[in-house]
Amino acid sequence: MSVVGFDVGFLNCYVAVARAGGIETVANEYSDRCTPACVSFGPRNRSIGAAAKSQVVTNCKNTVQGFKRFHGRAFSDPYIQSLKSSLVYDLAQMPSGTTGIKVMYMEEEKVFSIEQVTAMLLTKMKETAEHALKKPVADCVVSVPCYYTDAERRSVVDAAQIAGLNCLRLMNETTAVALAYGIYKQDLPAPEEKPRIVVFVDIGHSGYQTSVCAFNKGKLKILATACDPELGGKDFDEMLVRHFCEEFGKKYKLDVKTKPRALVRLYQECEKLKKLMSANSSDLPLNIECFMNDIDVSGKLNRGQFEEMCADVLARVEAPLLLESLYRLYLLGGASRIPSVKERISKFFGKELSTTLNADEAVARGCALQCAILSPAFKVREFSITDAVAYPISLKWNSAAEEGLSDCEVFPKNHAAPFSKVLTFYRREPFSLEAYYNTPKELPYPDPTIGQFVIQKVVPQASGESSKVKVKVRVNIHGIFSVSSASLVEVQKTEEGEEPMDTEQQATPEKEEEKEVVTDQDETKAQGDGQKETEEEKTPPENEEMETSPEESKTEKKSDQPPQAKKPKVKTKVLELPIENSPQWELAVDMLNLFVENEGKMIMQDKLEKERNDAKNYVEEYVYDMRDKLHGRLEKFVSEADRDILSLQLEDTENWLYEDGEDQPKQQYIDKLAVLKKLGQPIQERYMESEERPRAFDDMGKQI
Ligand code: ATP
Ligand code: K
Ligand code: MG
Repeated sequence: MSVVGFDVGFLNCYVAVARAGGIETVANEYSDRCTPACVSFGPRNRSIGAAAKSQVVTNCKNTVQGFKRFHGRAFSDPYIQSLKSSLVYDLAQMPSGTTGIKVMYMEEEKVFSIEQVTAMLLTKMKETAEHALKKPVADCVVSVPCYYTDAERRSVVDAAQIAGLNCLRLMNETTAVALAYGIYKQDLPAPEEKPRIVVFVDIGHSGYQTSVCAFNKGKLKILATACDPELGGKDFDEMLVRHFCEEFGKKYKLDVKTKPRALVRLYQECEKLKKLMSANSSDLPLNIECFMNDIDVSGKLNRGQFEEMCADVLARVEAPLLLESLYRLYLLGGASRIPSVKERISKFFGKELSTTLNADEAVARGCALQCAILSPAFKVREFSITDAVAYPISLKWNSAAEEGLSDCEVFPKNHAAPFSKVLTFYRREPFSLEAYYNTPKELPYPDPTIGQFVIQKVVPQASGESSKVKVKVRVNIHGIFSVSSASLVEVQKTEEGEEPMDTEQQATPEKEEEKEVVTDQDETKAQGDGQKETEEEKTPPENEEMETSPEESKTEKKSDQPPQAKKPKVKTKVLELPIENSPQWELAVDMLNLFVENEGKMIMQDKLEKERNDAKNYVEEYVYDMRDKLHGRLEKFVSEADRDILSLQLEDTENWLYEDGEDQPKQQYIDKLAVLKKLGQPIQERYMESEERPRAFDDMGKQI
């Protein structure tokens, strides 16, 4: 069982693992703990992470970055449409209507869904974890911004599955940080004391999230979150790019936007300049050689000018902050290093910034900690995590009495999660519920639909009256809404053969759909995933006639046996009902399976290509190595004639490598190497023998 946490950033990704020594952020094959969120497609393979980033300029049309914001979005989403013009790679519509990415791969035009692209990135991160742990990785926890909606979350869960990962939890980024902060704190207030309030503010490359967290010994609770999903480091880069495009347009008569490669380079240089300006307030240069049309460009800028041109962006920094009297304030995410961003936040709270957390790695570490908590194979201090619902969730349905639509807010904003609630309806036939976000303005996209849920196989009671249907809705451990179960309470004939009587029904003759509200917070049910999930039953005030007590409904839920009804002569039986779930933008199962299969094929293709390249490199290395040695330490061990033969072979091979041998199947290189070694090996053996001989004498000498 693996214990791994993945921070999938818009720009920067981190992998943390749990080992005997504790939680550790691990480095990739370039000895870097940060892996760029970048995938590059080539004629023979994919490159992912740092290898892909190095192709951003050379293979710009087929190198994909900044894809985190495509999850769970329709291709027709105005936001996606508006992005199209600023991207150097192409987007396309998936058959389901979601967003895909169009690239040349294996010399063919291909469209990959966003889930596939994120899966590719996760494949790379999985390999990094496997390399560190020296065993296969499956179980993991993956981070998402706390402002992600249902559709975005489901899309990431699918991506993890495509990468062969078993995502135990999608964890909100700031919640992961809160866990990384809280779990080691020895001095948290006791459970009954006033909690310690800590605010975490994360400004990354794409988004901005704030979360207020209450800590007590052994637990954390997110009290509130506030976000601007559209504010991050990229907006500052954008301002700089705009500035220099204008300047170079005037100064050099260059239209940068017409040349993707130049634009990509300008973005890179502007990001560097932005970072330099955080540490330096004097004039700083920006130089790019051979920028466009063989022209070298240069410009300069200082922090004051930068702040001036970013005034509109900076003005948005205060909005997502939540006024709280707090104990500590932590800033996370790279863009929080911009001095004026820091100042504004610190001033807002009237609080110095705390810096004890590793701002870049805390998300991944928190995810790994959560994974360790969920893993039965790992012993971790008990720590309970209660997250908060980011957007209020409502249900609407057609009223049974044909009074039109009814609706009800089931999870208000900042409601605790994970959480289940039971709603009661009186129906004669199957019915459908639509879940939606009821504050569309707060949403990152235009359609507030979460999904449709049809409660099937609902039948009237034997008496012809409506049946009582209990529907359990939940926000699960990933922060995803679902209708998790439904059951029908069947009233059966009594032993005496009397018709059953149900006062509840008589009191409320099928006119209303009822939601039971009775807090029974003590019913804390351990879920299969090891997390505690609170359940709550709802009864709206309009249904005061209902006699159902929370205790009774609990019995009904838990038992397959007919529970004791209130009237001794009536028996009830609970039947589970099937539910047809159609969450918005759900990836169809057959598509998901196809993507899993294709990811496997692409991994194999990358592996084969790597082996082929390695085989080629071995030939090349051998050629250079032998050529040196033939005139060096091997010289005494080869006849002149043999040396000439081998030298000629080496030279031929070198030429071949640059011509016909440039691009051959792996076996060709293996064969070539074998031919060379057949000539070279005897020489090397003679050399080795002569090296061993004096030593053998030495050893003997010592023995005597
Ligand atoms: P997100 O959280 O939006 O998914 P991310 O996690 O990939 O994105 P981070 O790694 O937190 O983002 O931050 C990257 C951003 O921070 C980039 O815009 C980068 O230019 C910026 N950044 C990093 N260091 C500095 C610095 N010293 N000064 C200014 N900006 C910086
Ligand atoms: K990150
Ligand atoms: Mg981040």
